[in-house]
Amino acid sequence: MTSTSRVVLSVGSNLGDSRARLAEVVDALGDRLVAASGVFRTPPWGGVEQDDFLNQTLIAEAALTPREWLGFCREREAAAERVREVRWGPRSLDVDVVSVQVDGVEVVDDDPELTLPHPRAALRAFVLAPWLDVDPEAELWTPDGVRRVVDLLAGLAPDERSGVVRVEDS
Ligand code: PH2
Ligand code: MG
Ligand code: MG
Repeated sequence: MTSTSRVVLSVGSNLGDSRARLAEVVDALGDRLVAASGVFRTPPWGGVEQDDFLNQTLIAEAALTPREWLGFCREREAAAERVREVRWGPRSLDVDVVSVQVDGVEVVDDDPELTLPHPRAALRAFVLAPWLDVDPEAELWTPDGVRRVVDLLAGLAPDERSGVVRVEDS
């Protein structure tokens, strides 16, 4: 029997036509898309001076392994002509796998190429706020236990959260 996996994807862009880049990911998911958050404008995270990002969180389902979801992400990045650049710097499109559940069971993996769940998701308002928008009940596995996304977001410093603004409904 083929396993169904449910993935949470964080999509971001701050180079070129970012709004169109995000829409292309939604289109590429097709009927695998379960739900899309609104689009958020978010200040750059990570210390590199650059333009604000647009970020969106998507939930999708398909008979894909976590590796295959990573392949999907890389394909979309390549289609957006992304070049590998400065870490945490500007990019035309970044599609990150935040978490995967296979047949309802959370995948926890310390593979350096695809660490699951995403090890920095809990620190990033630009991931958590759109995720909460698309799934108010969302939970994230962390090494300290399973945490509600609403609580993780509330626990971030106010200045991490304040710049993250929804600019478009889903
Ligand atoms: N992505 C990064 C680095 N910093 N900041 C925001 N606001 N949004 C992002 O998507 C983002 C970032 C590298 O993946
Ligand atoms: Mg990223
Ligand atoms: Mg990435």
